[in-house]
Amino acid sequence: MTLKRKYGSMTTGTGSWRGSGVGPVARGLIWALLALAAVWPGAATAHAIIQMATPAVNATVPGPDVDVVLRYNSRLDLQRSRLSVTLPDGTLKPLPLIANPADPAALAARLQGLTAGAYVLHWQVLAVDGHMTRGNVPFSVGQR
Ligand SMILES: [Cu+2]
Repeated sequence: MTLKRKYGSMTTGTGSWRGSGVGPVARGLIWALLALAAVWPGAATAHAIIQMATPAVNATVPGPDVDVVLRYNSRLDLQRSRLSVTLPDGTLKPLPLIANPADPAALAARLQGLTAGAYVLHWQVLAVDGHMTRGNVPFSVGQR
C-alpha cells in the first residue's frame, strides 16, 4: 500500500478503510490524531509566546557575564521549563533557572565567563494551561 493511498482513505471516511490492510488500532490512532488536529488551532492561542528576549535575537553583547531574561505572555511552570545554551565550540550546556516570584512569566539565568563568539539559547517552557512551547535565541558575545 502506498502512502498516497493511505492518505486518500483517511480523508474519505471509515468505509474506505475496509480491505486496506489498516488494523483497527491504527485506524483509531489516526482518527484520534485528526480529532486533535481539529481542536489544535483554538488551543494554540493559549500557549506561552515569547514577547521579550535579553539578549535580543542576533544581538552582540559584552562579556564575560551575560544576564538572560526571556519574558512570555503567560505565567510559566518553572519546574517543567528548561533553558540551555550552545557554546561557540558546539557544547550544549543546561542553565540553572533563577526564580523570581515577582515575575512568574519570565525565564532568567546568568551566564558567566563567556568568551567572544556565537551562542544560541534554547528554551522550552510549560505554560500554566499545560501547553509546551520551545524556541531559540541566537546572540553573540563581542571582543573585549
Ligand atoms: Cu496553550
